[in-house]
Order: sequence, then structure tokens, then C-alpha cells
Amino acid sequence: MSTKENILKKLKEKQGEWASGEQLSRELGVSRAAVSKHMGTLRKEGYEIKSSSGKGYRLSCLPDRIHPFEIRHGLNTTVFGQQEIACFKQTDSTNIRARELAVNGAPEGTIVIAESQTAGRGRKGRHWFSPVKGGIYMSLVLRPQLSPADAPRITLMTAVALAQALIASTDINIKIKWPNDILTNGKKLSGILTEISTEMDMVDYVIVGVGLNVNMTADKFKGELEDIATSLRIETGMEFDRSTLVRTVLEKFEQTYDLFNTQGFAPIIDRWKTLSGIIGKIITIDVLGKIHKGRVIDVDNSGILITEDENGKQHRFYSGDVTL
Ligand code: BT5
Repeated sequence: MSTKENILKKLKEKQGEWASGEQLSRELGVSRAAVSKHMGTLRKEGYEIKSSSGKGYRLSCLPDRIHPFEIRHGLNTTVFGQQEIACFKQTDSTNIRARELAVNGAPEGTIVIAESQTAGRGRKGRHWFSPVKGGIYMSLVLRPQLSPADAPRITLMTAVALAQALIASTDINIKIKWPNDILTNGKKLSGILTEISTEMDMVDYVIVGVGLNVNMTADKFKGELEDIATSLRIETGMEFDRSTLVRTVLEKFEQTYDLFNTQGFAPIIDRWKTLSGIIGKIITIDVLGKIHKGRVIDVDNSGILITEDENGKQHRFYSGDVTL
């Protein structure tokens, strides 16, 4: 832990009470001037720290931004979030940043997070609305032992992890929509964008991008997203601490990924089916503008959606946009 992080830890342990500058400098083995400099840096990062010449320093408010220290504090993982957590105030797309890190050898578990994105991406070049302070825009670097054909499993696995994190954090009804949406009350709360890089016949790295609407109010979605998007705040009337949510998502992700690596895809797809409730439903699926209608009979072990049309003929879909 750096001196700055140690100072923060000590301030937090005081739970809003004063910590004397002299004591901090003695306990951490640094000068009073160094303590004061680190307080300045923490303030710039959004921590509200009061100072008084007689009493020292007091942490009065945590930053309303996602901060690596806040994520790591109490994080119960061994890989995800334990490597670099690169935090941007603004970037084009966290998937692009994560890809750059992966190309340069970043290990599995590396995380990129942004407060806002100027070119947040969905599938097929679509846009992901990523306003400041409202959401979580996060990308994870994975290096799974996987053949490229099995890569769609990662999206379904992430959806299971994300759904479980939301179920653990809220009491709203959470549903997975094939292949990459998390819905509540029929509206989109979260989307997943999985991008892979292959080398020979194996996956080299996978970037899993997660966009989650957290504290946006309804007016933020005016326009084309009005009828299709929602946030945790809209659904619950409550504001959420985004660093805590990120921690829960990383913990559920690691548990699900470990299950996937040790027991294969079968337990994941079973959970996915329970959380999606899509089997047996009549759906329409739009594949590059071509519309199919049918009853879902299964999602197979590669994440492929299988439907049966009114003539009893089966169809297999690798991707597409589903409407129930
Ligand atoms: C997705 O694509 O749902 C994947 C979204 C992944 C976004 C994350 S954010 C972090 C990481 N960095 C990135 O650049 N991307 C990832 P798709 O299924 O194609 O859905 C896109 C569609 O969702 C859009 O065409 C809109 O209709 C809708 N949409 C856009 N922004 C939204 C939002 N904030 N909330 C709900 N729906 C949205």
C-alpha cells in the first residue's frame, strides 16, 4: 500500500473523528509536509478532508466517483481487481483502453473503469450512452484457455455473474435477455460487450465490457432510450455507491469464472436458463434486419439460441436482437 493509501486507511479507521498530523507522520514514518501533500492529492481525487491547526485531519465525505482504493477495500477476490485498476475521468471506450493494456501483456484480472465514455460501444458498432456520474463503464481483461468457437460462453457467463451481483445488491426483479442484456421490468439496465483476440487456434485474450446504469435519473434517458433503458435509481428510488457495486460485480464474476474453469459450462448454462426464463417463450429475433419468429426450445452449450418455427423447423442463432 502506498503512503497515500495508508493515510486514507488511517482516516477511515477514525470514522469521521480527527487524526493528528503529527501522529500520522510518526506512524507512517514520513514528514508532516509529506502528510499535508498527500491530503492535497486526496482532496483532488474527490475526498473531502477537513483540516484544523489544533486537531489535524478529518475525512468528512468519500468521493462520488469510482476509486481503485474504494474498490479494493474489502474486495474478496484473488485475481479480478487485484491487478491494475486503471481509472479514467473520461475516455473514448474502456474496451479500447483494456485492449491496449492486453496487447502490451496486461495479466488476467486487469480492470479499466471510466466515469464517462465519449465513444462507448455496443455490438455491431452501436453506441452505448455513458454519461458522467450515472453509471459503471468497466472492462475486464481475461486470458482463458478457450477455443474461439467457445468464446460466446464468456458473454453468457458474464450475464450470470452480473445478474447475481444485482440480485445480491437490490431487491428488483432481474432477468437476462439473450445474449447480452440485463433487464428489469422489460427495460435495459445493463449490456455486455465481449471482444476477443485469437492466436493460432486459441483465444489470446478476451475483453469483457460491462455498462451498468446506476444513478441516472429518468430525464437522462429522454429521447430514443426513454422506453428501453432504466437505471437502478429509477427502479429503486435509491442512489448506489458505485465502488461497492463494482466490488460485488468483481466478486460474483470471479466466482462464476472459477466455476466455469473448474466445472465447465454446464453449471453456468443451467443458471443462465433459470435467470433468463426464455425457454419456451415465443420470440422474434432480428438478425441483420431479417426477422424470424419462433418458440425458444434451448440455448445450447455454445450459447447458441435454438428456436422452432410454426412449421416445426429448427433454427440456430449465434447473435441477434431478441424481442419477447
Ligand atoms: C450492448 O450492446 O448492450 C453492450 C454494451 C456494452 C457497454 C460497455 S460500457 C464499458 C465497455 N466499453 C464500451 O465501449 N462498451 C462496453 P447492444 O446489445 O448492441 O446494445 C446497444 C443498444 O442499447 C443501443 O443501440 C441502444 O438502443 C441501447 N443503449 C445504449 N446505451 C444504453 C444505456 N446506457 N442503457 C440502456 N440501453 C442503452
